[in-house]
Amino acid sequence: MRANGDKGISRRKLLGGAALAAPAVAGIALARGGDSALAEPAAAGAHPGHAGHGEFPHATFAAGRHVDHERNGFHPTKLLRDFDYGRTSRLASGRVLREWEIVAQDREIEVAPGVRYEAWTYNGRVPGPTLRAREGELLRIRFVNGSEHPHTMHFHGIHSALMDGMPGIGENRGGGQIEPGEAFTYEFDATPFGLHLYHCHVAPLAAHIARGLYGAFVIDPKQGRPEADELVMVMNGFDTNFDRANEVYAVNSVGFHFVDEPIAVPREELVRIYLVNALEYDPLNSFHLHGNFFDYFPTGTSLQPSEFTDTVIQGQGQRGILELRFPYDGDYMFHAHVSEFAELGWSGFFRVGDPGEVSAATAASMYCELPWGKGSPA
Ligand SMILES: [Cu+2]
Repeated sequence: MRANGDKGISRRKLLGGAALAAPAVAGIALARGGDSALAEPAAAGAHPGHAGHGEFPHATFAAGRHVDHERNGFHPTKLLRDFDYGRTSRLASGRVLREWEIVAQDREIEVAPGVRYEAWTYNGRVPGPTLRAREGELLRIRFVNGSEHPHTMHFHGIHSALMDGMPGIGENRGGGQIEPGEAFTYEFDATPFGLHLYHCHVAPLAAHIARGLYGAFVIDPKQGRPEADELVMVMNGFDTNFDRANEVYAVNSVGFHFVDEPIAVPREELVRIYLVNALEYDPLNSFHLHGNFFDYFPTGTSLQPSEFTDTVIQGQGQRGILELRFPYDGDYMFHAHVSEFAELGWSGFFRVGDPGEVSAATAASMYCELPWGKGSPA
């Protein structure tokens, strides 16, 4: 999906080992794929521990090595079902007031085994917390900038200009750009219902977002949605050498995490996925599911699906809700149908089994029979 072919080539060379001096990418090794650029020097002996992956027909990160989630301070699997409802109280009118405190923090995170990235975060995690409210409530978000850089919180939704998190707007009232050490409280109505996002809006915008300052923002309809196993999947990427092209692609920040640790979902029960595209530097991203179809609700703003499909395309900042049931047990792959992204981390599996019993831990036995073993995408 690259407009500039040269950039893509330079990235492949980099991954192939041409620029391994850059410490940020030193942990990546690609196995040999059909693409000759990918096949190029398989790390050229710089990573003896990664040699021998050439027999696998697909690119992957080094097998057997894992990201230190504890050090990251967040776990991609836990982020799936981690909704932050804030704290609520009643206004004199009886209306619900929902409040959060969000702190911007600079933090190094590991986005693939051995690949560290100097992220900027909301509350220490990438993506930031999934803020969840109900249509019609009054929302108040106290934003504290504990980073060394100026930031804001720009929410998608319907609100006044002062609450828009835009540098230059409302500066004389404490809003606009929030400098290090400053704080500001955003306040607006929860409307419209749907799946939205929030992100920093300080220039250079792509850089501030790409560093990790984004999160999902769910506004439930007043009447709610049918009960389901709900998952938040934020598609993102990391430009580890700051050349305005991503080296690692992921869902919830860690490349190939859900290959390593499939998402356990109950057979036949309703699964609802809140899918957000927070990717920078690539104009389009996509989500494709194997062995199944889903109802798609663009932006989640209608209760009627617009499409029954197995693939959706999202531009930057686009998002939508997927609803589906898995009729059969087993492992079902999901990945970007932009194959390049899939091979750079944006791949995973759903593991379907008995409700209440299926878990990623039980499935190794199902999956290790695959010829390439655990840790590689199909
Ligand atoms: Cu920022």
